[in-house]
Amino acid sequence: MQKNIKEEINSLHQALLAVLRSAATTDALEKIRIDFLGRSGRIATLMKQLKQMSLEQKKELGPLFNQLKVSSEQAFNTRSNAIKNFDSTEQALKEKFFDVTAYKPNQYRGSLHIYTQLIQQLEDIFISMGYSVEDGNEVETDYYNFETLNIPADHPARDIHDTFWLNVPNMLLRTHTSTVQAHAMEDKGVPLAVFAPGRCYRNEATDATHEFMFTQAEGLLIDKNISISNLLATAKTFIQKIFERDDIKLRVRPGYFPFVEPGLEIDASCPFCKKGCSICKKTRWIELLGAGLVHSNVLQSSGINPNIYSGFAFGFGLERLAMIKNEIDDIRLFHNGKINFLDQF
Ligand code: FA5
Repeated sequence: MQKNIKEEINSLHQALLAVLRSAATTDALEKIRIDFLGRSGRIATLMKQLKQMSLEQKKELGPLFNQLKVSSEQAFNTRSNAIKNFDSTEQALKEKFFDVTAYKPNQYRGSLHIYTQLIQQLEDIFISMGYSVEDGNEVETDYYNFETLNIPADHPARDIHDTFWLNVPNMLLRTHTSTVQAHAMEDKGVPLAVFAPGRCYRNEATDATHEFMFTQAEGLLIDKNISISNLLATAKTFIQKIFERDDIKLRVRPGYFPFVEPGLEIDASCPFCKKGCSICKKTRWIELLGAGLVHSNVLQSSGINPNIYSGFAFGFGLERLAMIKNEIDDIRLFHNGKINFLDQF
């Protein structure tokens, strides 16, 4: 029996040395530690036999068990140190020779956000029609957001624009891009044609079609003898270009915006169907623009004589346009940064 146990001690030690030699990672080492040196490991299990032995056997085999334990731990520690040293040297070498210019295939490639693409497309269309592109401030004054747009302090239209007011008196986050109108008239004078896409904010609960931060685009043209037919021709041209179709028709309904008179809502015939579909909600028309002829009060407020000049303005939500164009059913997808959504555009 003693001979057998001596052989077992020896072969267990040899087995441990063999697995230690082939272990290359700290994970593999941890497995070996549990398997051989752990509380219920192979060495502990073998040593349990000592308890049932006679005093004489214990005297002879005890030191051998002890030696097995000590030398196994030593072998384990030596291998563990070697692996740790190798890991840190390899890491140091990697860092030293890290090549920032190396080509790594199959990487995700960045692309422009869907509405950056749409803004660029719109800007190209309006520049080609002779418009200049303006930016506008996102932090605005009550004056440019409301007052000069014929929306005085007690006007009920203010209620529609759930406004984020700042702690500074009369300052707010603009609720629409129509703020650009008076700035453009004051800075550029007339005649003028500006296109102004940009961020707007409304203190609204979000749902599939409403965000508290969204993007609008504003068009404003002022010259002599401008009429609704100029507005409709412009709207038709850019809508057809955006949808890449030349058979889109427009439908005009009365609309109310205090800064235009008459005010209009312009719908486009659905670019996706002839008989009604889910995008046009079976109506064959999609709502696209708020628009109208610039109110004489607005012109006067910026020092322009309404007896000589007239103009049109229109505004629309960019996300809504992108949603119609790309069949996106939830506006909240635009800002949540999910790569599987962004990747499609
Ligand atoms: C306006 O903001 C007017 N300034 C538009 C205008 C300009 C009319 C020039 C006449 C002349 P309205 O509040 O309807 O209008 O907003 C225009 C568009 O902005 C909406 O049709 C919608 O597409 C978008 N919009 C408004 N609120 C939100 C919101 N909370 N989330 C996403 N889009 C919105």
